[in-house]
Amino acid sequence: MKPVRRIHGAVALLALLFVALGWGIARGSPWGANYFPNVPLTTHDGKTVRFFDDLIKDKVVAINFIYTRCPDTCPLETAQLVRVQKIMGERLGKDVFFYSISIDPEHDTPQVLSEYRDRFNARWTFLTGKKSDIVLLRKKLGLYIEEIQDGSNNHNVNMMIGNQSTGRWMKRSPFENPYVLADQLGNWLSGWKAARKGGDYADAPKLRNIPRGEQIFRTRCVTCHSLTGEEAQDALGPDLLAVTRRREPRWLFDWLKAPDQMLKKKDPIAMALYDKYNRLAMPNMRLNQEEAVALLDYIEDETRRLIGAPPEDPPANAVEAVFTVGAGEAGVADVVAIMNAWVRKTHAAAKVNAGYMTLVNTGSEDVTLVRVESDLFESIEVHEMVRVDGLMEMREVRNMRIPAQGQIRFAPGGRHLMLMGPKTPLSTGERVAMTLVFKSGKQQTVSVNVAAR
Ligand code: HEC
Ligand SMILES: [Cu+2]
Repeated sequence: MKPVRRIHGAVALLALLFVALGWGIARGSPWGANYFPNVPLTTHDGKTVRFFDDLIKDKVVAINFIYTRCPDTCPLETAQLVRVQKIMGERLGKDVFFYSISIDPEHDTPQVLSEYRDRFNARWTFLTGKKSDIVLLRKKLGLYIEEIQDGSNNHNVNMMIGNQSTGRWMKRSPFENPYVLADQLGNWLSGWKAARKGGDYADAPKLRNIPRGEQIFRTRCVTCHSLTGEEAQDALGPDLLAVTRRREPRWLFDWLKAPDQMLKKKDPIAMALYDKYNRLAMPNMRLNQEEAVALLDYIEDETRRLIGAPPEDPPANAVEAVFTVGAGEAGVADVVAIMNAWVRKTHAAAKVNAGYMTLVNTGSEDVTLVRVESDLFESIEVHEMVRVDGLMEMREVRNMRIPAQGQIRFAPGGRHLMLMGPKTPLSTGERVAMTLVFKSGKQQTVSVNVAAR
């Protein structure tokens, strides 16, 4: 009987809450002028602004919280917002405003933010401020995650989009389709303001600025290639939808820059394509790196738009290495296994990356991991997430103990190998050699997969 009563109580409480919320929204009060703190923040170019008065009052905005030392989700999020920026074109900064606020203000000075912004070609405003003010903002915006579950990917990344004057606010995942986000920001939130203005389409703000990659594609590739997933019978070259998934990035770059060289070198894929397409060789169009990047970016965008995001790599129970560490005495055979190791494929501009794995100790003695090394990074640190003032922060761990008969799991949002200063960009399918050094002196090298998760 008791549990049932408790559920009834909960339902009643929820109902009350909904009524209260509904009433609040109808009155516009919870998100009104008094709701948001008018705290001062500093922009990436050093200007002081007030959160309510200068950033959100009477505006349509997207706000997210980032930190530049964030190894995993933030660079992906920033790159995704750059896609939305591309679609929004001139409306960004005019009708719609993006703000990325740092949750690591001690490190993220205006200069650091400005550099980060440049690296990603972001055109919106990055902000820093007093830590306590930022915590307050996060709470008010509902982005403050009380409980972070180990291994979950919700590492305080979330975005809020809203229209301060209509009082409509929504939580959004920055990972959703950029076209959907741009559309929501541009139309739904502004309440069709533009469309109502006399119905003159010429006056409607231009939503879409044709991205550079699309421009090049339209002028230089469409004569021979479609990008629809359906290849015409008389097409001169292959349909390019999802070509970014069929081929390795490195192969695509080489191909775009000098297809004739690839044929000359008798690259097997190039030879097969050449035979298949009536021995018509794709011309060398002397594309430079920037053009090649723009083109592949556009092709991937189109692919996402038409067939969606790439499928997640299956969560394999792959064992990468099994070895003894020799930590113990008296010949007790300790056996350690490394499982499911992977490094995240990152945006080319990212200065930090993250690696994950599970270390299983089947022995009867604890084993201690002292450090991890790799030639492909300037340095590697073992990090764990700790709660400081209610916020999750990362902290270096010098000696990571793997308990006897136990395991230590590194996973997005939690413990991670912080890979600093990547020396070359890594693409999916490549492998990274990493050496784990244990307290006993044992060194074990593993080859870790790069995955786009
Ligand atoms: C004159 C026709 C022509 C033009 C213009 C052309 N291509 Fe090609 N492309 C081909 C042909 C033909 C192939 C098949 C390989 C071969 O025969 O050389 C090909 C192959 C490719 C491939 C490999 C496809 C696969 O399935 O792996 C890519 C990628 C590609 N082209 C991209 C481009 C891009 C991007 C442009 C514009 C900058 C472009 N091509 C312009 C004819 C063309
Ligand atoms: Cu870290």
